[in-house]
Amino acid sequence: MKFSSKQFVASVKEKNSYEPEFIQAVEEFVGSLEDFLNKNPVYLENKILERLVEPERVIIFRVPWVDDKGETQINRGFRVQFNSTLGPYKGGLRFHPTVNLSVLKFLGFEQIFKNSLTGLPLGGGKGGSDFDPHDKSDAEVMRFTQSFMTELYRHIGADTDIPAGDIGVGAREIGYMFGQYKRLKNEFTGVLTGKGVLWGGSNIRSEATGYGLVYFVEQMLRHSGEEIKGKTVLVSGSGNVAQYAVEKAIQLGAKVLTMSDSEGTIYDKDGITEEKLDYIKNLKNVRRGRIKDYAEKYSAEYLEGKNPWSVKADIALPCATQNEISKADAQALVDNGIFLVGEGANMPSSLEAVDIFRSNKIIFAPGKASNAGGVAVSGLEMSQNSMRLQWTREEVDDNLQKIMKEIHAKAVEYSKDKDRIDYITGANIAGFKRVADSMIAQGLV
Ligand code: NDP
Ligand code: 2IT
Repeated sequence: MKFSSKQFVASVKEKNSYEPEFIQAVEEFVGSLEDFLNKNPVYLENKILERLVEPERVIIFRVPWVDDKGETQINRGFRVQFNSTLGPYKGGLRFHPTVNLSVLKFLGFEQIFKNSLTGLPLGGGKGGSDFDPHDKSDAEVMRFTQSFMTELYRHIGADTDIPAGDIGVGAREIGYMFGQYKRLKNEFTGVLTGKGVLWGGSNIRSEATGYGLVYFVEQMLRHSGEEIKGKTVLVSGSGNVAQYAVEKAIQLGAKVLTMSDSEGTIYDKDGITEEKLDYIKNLKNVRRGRIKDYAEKYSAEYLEGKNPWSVKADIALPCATQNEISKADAQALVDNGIFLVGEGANMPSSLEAVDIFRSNKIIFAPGKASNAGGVAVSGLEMSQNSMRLQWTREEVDDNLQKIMKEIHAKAVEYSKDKDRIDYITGANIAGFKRVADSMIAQGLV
């Protein structure tokens, strides 16, 4: 039996023809596994891939709520419970108008292997809604999240499925959802992560994805005899992941030139300082305004309707959303001298962009390795909740650094080329192997 990734992707396409993002994630994954699977036929004999691409369960539900004008609104809610081999389903909730089953299946599929890489007992899942929190009042967000949880609560639990944040779901949304879950179940458990540090949340969870990304990039740089100090960095996005990636990069001596939102990019030639970043945190997390205001306040350049990828720099950290780096963007980055790309977002690089990075020998970290710090600290939040304890910032940060270092080491171990590390293949094989061996051990379920 010889495995052909092309044939396998064709069969996934046939079955899921309306799910382009999911097909893309599967294609990227199985393409890098071909040699490994042909050398290890036990995974083919056990039909591991065929089983992995079918979620264990998908829940889709109606979310009715009333807006501030008294008008009824209907959104669609989802939870994809993808794989529970390594632990309870674990993964974020995304609230964004582009949310659909394809997007959540791609995210859930990636989450399985990301969670595996953390070494923690976490299965993979993802959920969310096509609700757009951008133009909503706090009261509307509360009514929507309460309605969302009124259905979701029966499908999740601290030992079953533990959602967290993602795009459009931050501290405010997690707070309202936790409150409603507690009210419905009359139980205070660690059913969500990303909770406030005053009421069961872990220290460093907010920071974890962005910090973890920069810790991973540090490892890659060290491996190539470089350091982050003095490097110029492009960051996209200005949400949770972007803010803390910028914070850590600045702390380690890098110069961050850009941040963005869905309307445009700010290009600050002098570099974003900690003080300027505080302004962005307040602008985005409290006032919920647009990044354009930064350009006006600090006389920075504003690239309206553009992403950061045309700016010259050493390192690119995409931290906004999927497919935000097109083929042309990747070429522009290469032409401008970028030598390292670390994905903070999930699947921000299109397949064509990845090809361009590969053929130009760009050091490239796929999101499922480099953005795993967020879910890793979620796993640590679950441990703390089970113990009814809270660790200090230093303890959690130490653990996060160790986990990112271990993920880097695993990717290096499974990379075919030891001189120029293929982090995609390395991370995919390492993530896959733990799940696949455990699936075989647990029998055909
Ligand atoms: P936030 O909602 O906090 O921020 C998202 C940022 O990306 C905002 O600046 C937003 O701009 C921008 N953005 C969103 N959609 C688009 C779009 N279609 N085009 C351009 N810009 C866009 O989300 P997070 O920071 O939590 O998530 C960012 C990425 O990181 C996502 O891919 C997520 O899956 C991934 N991730 C998140 C983790 C976490 O712990 N939160 C963990 C691992 C990965 P605007 O405000 O204008 O919409
Ligand atoms: O994509 C991700 O890893 C997340 N959004 C975080 C998931 C989590 O459960 O913390």
